[in-house]
Amino acid sequence: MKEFKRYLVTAALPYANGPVHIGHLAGCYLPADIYVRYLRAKKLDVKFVCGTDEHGVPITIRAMKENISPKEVVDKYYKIIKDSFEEMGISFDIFSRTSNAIHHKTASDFFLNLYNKGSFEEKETEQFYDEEKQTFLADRYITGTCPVCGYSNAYGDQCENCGTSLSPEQLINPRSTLSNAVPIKKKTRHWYFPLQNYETFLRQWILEDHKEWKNNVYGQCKSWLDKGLQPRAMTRDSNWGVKVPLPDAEGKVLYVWFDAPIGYISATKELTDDWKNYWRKEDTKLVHFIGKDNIVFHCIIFPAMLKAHGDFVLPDNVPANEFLNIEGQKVSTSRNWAVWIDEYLKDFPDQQDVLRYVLCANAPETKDNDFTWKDFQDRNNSELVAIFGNFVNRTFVLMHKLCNGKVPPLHVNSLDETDKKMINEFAETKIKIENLLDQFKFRDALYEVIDLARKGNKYMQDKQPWIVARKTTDNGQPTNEAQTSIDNCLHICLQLCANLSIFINPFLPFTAKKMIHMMKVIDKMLDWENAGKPNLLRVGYSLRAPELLFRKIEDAEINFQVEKLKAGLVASYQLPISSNLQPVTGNLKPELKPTIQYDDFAKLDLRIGVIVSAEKVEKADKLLKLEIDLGFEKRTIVSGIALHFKPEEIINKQVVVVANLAPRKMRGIESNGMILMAEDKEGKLYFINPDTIIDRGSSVS
Ligand code: B3M
Ligand code: ZN
Repeated sequence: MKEFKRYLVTAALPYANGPVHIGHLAGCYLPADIYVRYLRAKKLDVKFVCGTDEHGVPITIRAMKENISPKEVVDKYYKIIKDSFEEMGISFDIFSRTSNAIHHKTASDFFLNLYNKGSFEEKETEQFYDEEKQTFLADRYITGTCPVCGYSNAYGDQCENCGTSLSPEQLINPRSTLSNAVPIKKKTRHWYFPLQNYETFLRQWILEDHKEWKNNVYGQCKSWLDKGLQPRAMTRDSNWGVKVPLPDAEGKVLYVWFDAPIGYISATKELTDDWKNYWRKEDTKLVHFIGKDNIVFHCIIFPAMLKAHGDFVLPDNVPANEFLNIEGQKVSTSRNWAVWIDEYLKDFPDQQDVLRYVLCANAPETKDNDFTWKDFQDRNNSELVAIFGNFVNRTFVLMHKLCNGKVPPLHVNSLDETDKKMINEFAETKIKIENLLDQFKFRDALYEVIDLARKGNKYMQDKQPWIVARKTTDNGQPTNEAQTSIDNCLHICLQLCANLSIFINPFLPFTAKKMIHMMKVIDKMLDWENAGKPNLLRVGYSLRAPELLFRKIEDAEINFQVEKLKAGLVASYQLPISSNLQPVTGNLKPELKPTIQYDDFAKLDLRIGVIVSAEKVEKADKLLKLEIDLGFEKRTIVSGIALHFKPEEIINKQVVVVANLAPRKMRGIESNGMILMAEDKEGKLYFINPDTIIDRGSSVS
């Protein structure tokens, strides 16, 4: 194993276009923070840098939506994001921003360095242009119908409905989001970075030299490399960003993914005059914490840029996490399906560690995972409160009751096997946790900490000092033998508490602080070198009264959060009050069907159901076989929506079902009912939903 002298840890620079949510935290900021706190506890030389990514289309789009300038957008969200991280205890050494002058200079110099080496290819291509607004259009600014699923609001780079990556050329009926004009093609010049020239280097460096990278990261890199790399434009036509530092490049800025990773370098520069040591010396371990959607940029493009430049170290590891879903659905900021950190902090003041705990215990380290409020409550109540908190609290209460509030002596000659085994666990746990943290397995490491507390509870239950204390002499004091057993038990439990505070510190720093206070010791006790030691608290030392480390979370709090989440979703379905409904253009009044009487309508029995499974029907392109749960029964319904939705996308959707439609055989499958859908003039289908989640089987009339 390579020996490193210093560590430089980065966490992805969040776009300053919105607040951060728990998906962000679980994806990279929390694991990065745990890792850094662990390294700091080991007294290693480490710098932890981050900041906001303030350029690129995400910012300009947000500016357009909020009707403010890009500068106002980034100023607003920089503050919100920074505060959220701070309050959650994410302990960056610096939280910078890519709009800082030092970054513009660093990114621009980096570009020039590559330019002067001849690393770019200048190319003229045709790009989409909005003639009305006189501006080139980034892919995100073009919308149209998705050629894959027919969704009418797909972006030029991706369809958010079916997830397909697109290029604007593929969109049917493309339109500019700035003016609704049909974009035209216009010539423009850009500087391309020939990634394909770095393929041999990347293959060796990743696929051969970094086999230890996480499977999800290694696998994604391999698949990119196997697909073959293409030149990538590193400049864009825009007024917002780092200006291209060349004469004759008016209206051109660096591509946001060119400048953003350089932000790590700029932030380090801003942090310390010593920055060169961290970026230029081979014995620096550079670790990038990111989410999985950033893998290609951090493992392929940025390393190729660094390689081309030549003066910088390459990342030693890029431990990317997968995504965290919420209550079974993908986080969607546009649909407001998210748990925002700033709101969590308002609703659960002083409960940072609970969220840190749940997000780490359930981290999407190897696959996408699900956050549910119920699980949040369960983990708090049955793990933090009932195991960890309970052990520490019992230890302190009994020590005050049976040992005068002082650390009792250890009677070495009277230790039995159970005592010795418990003491040995300290050092064994330390080794286990170290191994796991060194491999970025934070979830498993945290499990070991809780497991140690669990063992503490079991040990105390075996020893029962409160029962032993009843063996008294005539004067009412415990017998010598009894006191020896009590002393040993509580001495060991207290030393275990001290160890627990060291182990829990990287994960739950607020809790570790409270424990330090209760034990009346200085912060230095939390140094990792103390972990595993059985004699951290001095015999005879008097300790404070216990304070509760965690509190129970009630059903009402959880119900409130679930309701809030759903309400946010509903709000996102509604048009803002202020929006004027313009007549739909090109829509003549349709020919309505002949009038019916109420009785005709009343014959229909419409019910709310939930799609619980969906699969394609063999040899029928248009059909999906759905299983719909109506609450009182499950139905098989064959529906002609297969060209519009992928089976896996519609699971758990609420639908309106015609529940009394006569059964009908389709492709040999008996269909028992029908689901209602809306269809727009382009033929795109939409679900008809109640505006919140309601009981299955509810009637519609
Ligand atoms: N801002 C993307 C994101 O938030 C981007 C990360 C930049 S890291 C250099 O997903
Ligand atoms: Zn699509």
